[in-house]
Amino acid sequence: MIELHQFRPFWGLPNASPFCMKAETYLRYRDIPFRSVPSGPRRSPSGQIPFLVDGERTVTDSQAIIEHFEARQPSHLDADLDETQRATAYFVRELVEERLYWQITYMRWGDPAGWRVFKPDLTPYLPRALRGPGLFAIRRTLLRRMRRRGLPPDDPAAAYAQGMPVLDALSGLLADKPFFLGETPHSLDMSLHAFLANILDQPHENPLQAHGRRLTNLVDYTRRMKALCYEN
Ligand SMILES: N[C@@H](CCC(=O)N[C@@H](CS)C(=O)NCC(=O)O)C(=O)O
Repeated sequence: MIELHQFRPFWGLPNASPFCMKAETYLRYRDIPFRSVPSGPRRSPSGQIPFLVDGERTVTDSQAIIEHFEARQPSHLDADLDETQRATAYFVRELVEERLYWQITYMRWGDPAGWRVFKPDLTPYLPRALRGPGLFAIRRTLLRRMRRRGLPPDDPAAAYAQGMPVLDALSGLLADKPFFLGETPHSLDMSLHAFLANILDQPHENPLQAHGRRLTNLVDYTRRMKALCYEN
């Protein structure tokens, strides 16, 4: 049985890590049977999760996991894309996975209002060794990395101002199509669904989520992808 090593579900989300959720969304979309194994970055060969074990092979990185299976499919998910669409998909994925990853991290660890609700919910979910001083050390490292990216805890308005144009651009790209590159999902949708759901469907409000929820085509899109991948 294929094993997907990832965090356990959290806050009603399939995964609070958008990269783990991307891999799971893909496996579910392709109907590939798998077993979810609770894990953390320290247990991964790359130091990051998700990672996947398929027999003798261990695959790290969510995109590599998708490509590992797509290489065996009779038709690649992106087979119908032309060169311009492939280039667009590449740049959109790179930008979203960089920019929105840090927005999601900020919503929980950086924004003082987000940290107030995240910390008490996260603590019981962590192994004992990571509670207290361990958690403090993780947050200190993340805060340093966020400050370097212009995401300071004392200025949530400036921090979220970096994420809102990304959501606006995604809404413009999606327009009135059912999926980002047309009538059917492509590998890009596995990523975008995971990142958007982690912003729009997390249970605590913040200005980025409020902004995203006003972009109704994105809200409908996350519902559509959820129904397709998680509700059948
Ligand atoms: N490029 C990787 C990124 C994975 C990633 O950043 N995972 C995070 C969890 S959301 C992680 O393990 N972070 C721990 C660290 O970087 O130390 C992928 O697509 O799988």
